Amino acid sequence: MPLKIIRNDITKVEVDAIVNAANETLLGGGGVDGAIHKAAGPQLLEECRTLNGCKVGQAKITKGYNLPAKHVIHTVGPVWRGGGSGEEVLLADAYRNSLALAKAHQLKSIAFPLISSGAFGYPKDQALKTAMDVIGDFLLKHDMEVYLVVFDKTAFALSEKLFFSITQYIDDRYIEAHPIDRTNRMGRLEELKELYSVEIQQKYVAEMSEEPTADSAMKPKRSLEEVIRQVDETFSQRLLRKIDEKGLTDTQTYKKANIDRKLFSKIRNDKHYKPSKPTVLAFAIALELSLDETNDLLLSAGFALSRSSRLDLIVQYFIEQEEYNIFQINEALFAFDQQILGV
Ligand code: AR6
Repeated sequence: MPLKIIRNDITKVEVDAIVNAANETLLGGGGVDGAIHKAAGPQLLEECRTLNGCKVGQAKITKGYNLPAKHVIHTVGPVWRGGGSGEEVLLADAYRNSLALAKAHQLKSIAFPLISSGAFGYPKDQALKTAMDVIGDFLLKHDMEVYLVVFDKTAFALSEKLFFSITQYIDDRYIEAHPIDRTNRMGRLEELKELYSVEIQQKYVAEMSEEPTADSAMKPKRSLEEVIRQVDETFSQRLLRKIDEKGLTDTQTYKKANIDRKLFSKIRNDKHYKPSKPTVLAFAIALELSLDETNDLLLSAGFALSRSSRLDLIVQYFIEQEEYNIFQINEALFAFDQQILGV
């Protein structure tokens, strides 16, 4: 089952378990902890009193009481002390132990807040990266529906370097399809101001004044053999052939694509299956295809990479970087308000 990033109040999410970013007493607090106790009602605190607290990085489970979620998994993230006190390991433990506890109780779905990223002061981009890494790893081995709940727009921050780099990439290529429109670019800068530091904005302005280079055109280079094969092959056939060629199993492929097993078997069993473009892109990432191969796979489903689509450009950016971690790509797509791949 795939990972979904959603923007919501976690107390409203209907899943087998929501995770509470608690403290070692497990007796309630502010932030997400306070919201969960308020929505669950006083019985939750009664049950928590019987648990004798919880160590940092560990997890304990209770019922959900008045929550739409059946259970609450209480975990304690580390307090941020500058990064040199084992924070990352402890934060990873908090996610890993929560997932293991959910698995041990045969839960099928779980929703996490961004643990430690509020009162405990963990930098949001790093907290998010650890969350995505641990959940991504877990999902390669286990089946579970995992939600990462981001409370509000500012709760979400991609690393500044990556954000800037992708923004620049989109801008360079966008210009090919549209006349240079500096007003539009300044509009984007306004959007950035809300989220990003002054230094990043300054770098953005400096880069904007440089003229775009001409090397950004996408020219697929396919061999004649490939082109001929393309004519006869449906998307499903092509996908299955590529999976074999890459030496992957079906399971490895749909997990790396963040694609549901049921959807995958539909595609496998229907040679004329018509996928959506993000589904094709998800498989391109799972198969670690080059840009040319991605274009070929898209073509077999009647699509092409477009320079006027931010989603396409972001995926293209990662392919060019040979960075094929779907969870990382989805993190970037989410930050740019784009539909995420797979699911
Ligand atoms: N739904 C989803 N996310 C939320 C919600 C919500 N209703 N409310 C806040 N967040 P925090 P921590 C986000 O401070 O940093 C408590 O007092 C919030 O924007 O709740 O692990 C405990 O008792 C932030 O990104 O947890 C502990 O003492 C994230 O949830 C301490 O705070 C976590 O913020 C734990 O601090």
